[in-house]
Amino acid sequence: MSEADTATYKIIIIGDGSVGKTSLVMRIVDNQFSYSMPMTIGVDNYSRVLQINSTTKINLSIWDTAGQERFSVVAPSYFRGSKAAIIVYDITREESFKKAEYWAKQIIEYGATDIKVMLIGNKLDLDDRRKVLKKIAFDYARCNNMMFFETSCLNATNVETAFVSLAKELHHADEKSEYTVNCPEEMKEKGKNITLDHKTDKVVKKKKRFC
Ligand SMILES: Nc1nc2c(ncn2[C@@H]2O[C@H](COP(=O)(O)OP(=O)(O)OP(=O)(O)O)[C@@H](O)[C@H]2O)c(=O)[nH]1
Ligand SMILES: [Mg+2]
Repeated sequence: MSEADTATYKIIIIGDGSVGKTSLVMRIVDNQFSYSMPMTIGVDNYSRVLQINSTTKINLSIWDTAGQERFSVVAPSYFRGSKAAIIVYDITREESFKKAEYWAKQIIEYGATDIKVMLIGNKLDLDDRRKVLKKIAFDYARCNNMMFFETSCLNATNVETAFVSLAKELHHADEKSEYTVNCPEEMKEKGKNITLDHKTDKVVKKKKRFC
């Protein structure tokens, strides 16, 4: 396959400030990590070609956005043409996970109807300081039809796996294959009524019949 045949997909990376969005991009694009990453202002664009199987390469055009609230007013325009969105939170900061709901609403409002969404809990190397339970995040992602990974940019855990999985998902969607995110129908039904309890960090069902 020639370079000209390589499909390009735009993906947008969103999430609270300092969760590690730029670090994820640095790891996947340059295989580097820095403790002193400058804060993103506005948006930066990168790309990485990934080999997803023996015959297929995918070019990801990765848009790394600023997490600081003062930049969020311009963010909606970045969704234009995005085939996927990655919502990042920091597993040691509960607030950053609660903000995932805000970002999910942004995707619904500004993203395409068929946009793929991945939730990433970053800084897995700081597991001893964990504040967000993996199961809570996993259930939230599954019930909202999001792919889910926990990563560490520091030691590179799961970063390549997450991006390759997303690239495969985009490729399969393009091919109109049967491949879907594995979410049982009854969980999808519950997902419509699920929210994050911002006080207890527990999954709360709004309607009792789903408890
Ligand atoms: N221990 C640890 N630190 C990380 C990890 N990922 C990022 N960091 C650190 O977290 C800080 C913020 O990382 P950034 O990548 O700049 O975060 P960001 O989400 O891009 O932040 P904004 O651009 O302000 O929205 C930096 O000091 C990084 O070195 C990780 O996996 N483990
Ligand atoms: Mg950044």
